[in-house]
Amino acid sequence: MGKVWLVTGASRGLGREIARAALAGGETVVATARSADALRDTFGDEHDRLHALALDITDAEATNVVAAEIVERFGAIDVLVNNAGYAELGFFETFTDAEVRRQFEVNVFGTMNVARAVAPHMRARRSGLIVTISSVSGLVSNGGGAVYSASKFAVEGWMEGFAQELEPLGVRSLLVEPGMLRTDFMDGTSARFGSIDIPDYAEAVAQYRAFVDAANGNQPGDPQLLAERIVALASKGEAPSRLVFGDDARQWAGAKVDQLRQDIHQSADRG
Ligand code: NJP
Repeated sequence: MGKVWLVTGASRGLGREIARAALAGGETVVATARSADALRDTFGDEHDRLHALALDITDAEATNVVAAEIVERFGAIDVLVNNAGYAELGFFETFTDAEVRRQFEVNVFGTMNVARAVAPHMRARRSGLIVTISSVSGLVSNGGGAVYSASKFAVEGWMEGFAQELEPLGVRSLLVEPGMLRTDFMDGTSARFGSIDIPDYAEAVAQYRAFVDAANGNQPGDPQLLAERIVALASKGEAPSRLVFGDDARQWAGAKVDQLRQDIHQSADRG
């Protein structure tokens, strides 16, 4: 039967590729997303190694039910891929409070819901791997990405600490920071934009939206390649705790580290 994987946000994009790669590797996959129809379109009929379940990760109760159902049916969850997420794009002041909260509701609190539902089962067996799809935007922030980055910085801070709490109990963690991947991420079917017009930002916002439109569908990162890397790393006893994926991500993260090092060094002279 292989290992049992739970993948969130598996109807499309990176989650779909991870589910496919795990299935190709002989694993049993529970693929989840908000729409059961979308999962059926993506994976076809269920079979003995594929189980598709509708799950909105912002629904904590539903998340607990899904985790319990998987353990009842398959005996365990060996690998959780906490992947579901989306981006609120645009300049900070163009977002309402509700829009910012929606970003955190999915990317932060939804992701926490899934980990909270699954971790007890992994702890009980002193075994398991939690793969968290963060972002290079969880390490570096730029104008236009402040709200999305805030959510992914939160994921980084939470998971970096939580991983250390789980490690002595036999549960491993892999934080993944991709650069720009060719998925629906920048598409109108996933990405959302701030709804408030502010003349001071109008020109910069228009330029930013033009950048997003041009990048949509032309991102350098191949989600299938990343999915295969993740599945390969998960099968190793000693997977690394971090994977920064893509030349773009490594360049941005490296520049951030250099800048931080310089700031820290110069801070010594500043008191
Ligand atoms: O995006 P997309 P990605 N509850 O839009 C699901 C991160 N990332 O694959 O429910 C449950 O193709 C949605 O399913 P549906 C990114 O932040 C990306 O690129 O049917 N599921 C769909 O399956 C995210 O964490 C890039 O709409 C929910 C999936 O999420 C992860 O990669 C760069 C949901 C999104 O598929 C996957 O995103 C980077 C909910 N409430 C990090 N809301 C990039 N692509 O450039 C959404 O650094 N979904």
